[in-house]
Amino acid sequence: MDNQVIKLMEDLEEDAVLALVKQQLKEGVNANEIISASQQGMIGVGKKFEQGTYYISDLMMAGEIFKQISELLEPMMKGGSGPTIGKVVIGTVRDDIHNIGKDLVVGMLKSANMQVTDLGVNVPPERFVEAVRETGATVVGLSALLTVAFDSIKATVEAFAAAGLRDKVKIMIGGGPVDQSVCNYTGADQWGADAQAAVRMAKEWLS
Ligand code: B12
Repeated sequence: MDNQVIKLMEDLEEDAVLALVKQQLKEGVNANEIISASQQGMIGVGKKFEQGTYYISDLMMAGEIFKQISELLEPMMKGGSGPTIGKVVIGTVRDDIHNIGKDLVVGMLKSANMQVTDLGVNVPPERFVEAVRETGATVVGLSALLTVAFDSIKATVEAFAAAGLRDKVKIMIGGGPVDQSVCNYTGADQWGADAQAAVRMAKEWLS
C-alpha cells in the first residue's frame, strides 16, 4: 500500500495528497489501490481523533479531502453501459450520517451495471423496507461507521422479517467497524470490507 498517500491523508495535507493522486493516475496506478491507501489514511485520522490530537473539524476536513480524491477517481469508476443485472437498495442506517464509503460502494455497484436506489444517510428501518417494496430490489446494502449503529442494522434486518420479506432479499453490511461478529449479531447475510467486496456479493446474489 502507498505509504505516502496514507501519511499525507493522515496529516490532512490537502494540496500535497491531491497532487500525488493526480500524478499516480497519470502513471497508471490502479484506482482501487489509491482508494485503499486513502481509506487507510482516514483510519489514521480517526485514531488521532480518538487520541484527542484531532477535532471534529479535522474529521470534516478529512471527509472533504476524500471526496475530492473520489472525484478524481470517478472517470475510472464509470462503466455501467451494459444491461442492468439487478436492483440494489442501499443506505447508511439510522443514527449514522457517514456517507463517504457508502457513496463509493454506490459508484462501484452502478459501474457493475446494477440499478441502485441510494436512500442516503440516517435511514430508518421502515424506509429500507418501503424502498424494496417500491423497486422490487433483491439486494440490500447497509452501511454503518458507528458502533452504536449496529443496533440499527439489526433493527433493519428485523424489519424485513416483520414485513415478511426476509427470504426475498439478501442483506450485505459494511463500514469501518463491521466484521463477521457484527454480521452474526445483526442477522445480515454477509459483510464486506470494501466496495469491491460489495460488488462481488451483489453479483453472486443477482446471478
Ligand atoms: C470522515 C469522518 C467523519 C465525517 C463524515 C463525513 C461524511 N460525509 O461521511 C464527520 C465529520 C461528519 C463525522 C462525524 C462523526 N464521527 Co466520524 N469519522 C470519520 C472518519 C475519519 C472517516 C470515515 C470515512 O469516510 N472513511 C473512508 C471510507 C471510504 O471508508 P468506509 O466508510 O469504512 O467505507 C469503506 C468500507 O468500509 C466499505 N463499506 C462502507 N459501507 C459499506 C456498505 C456495504 C454494504 C459494504 C459491503 C461495504 C461498505 O466500502 C468503503 C470503501 O472501501 C472515521 C475514522 C474511521 N476509522 O473510519 C471517523 C469515525 C467513524 N467517526 C467517529 C465518530 C465518533 C463520529 C462522531 C460521533 C463525532 C462526534 N463527536 O460528533 C460523528 C457522528 C455523527 C453521526 N451521527 O453519524 C468514530 C466512530 C467510533 C465508534 N466506535 O463508533 C470514528 C471511527 C473515528 C474514531 N476513531 O473515533 N465523521
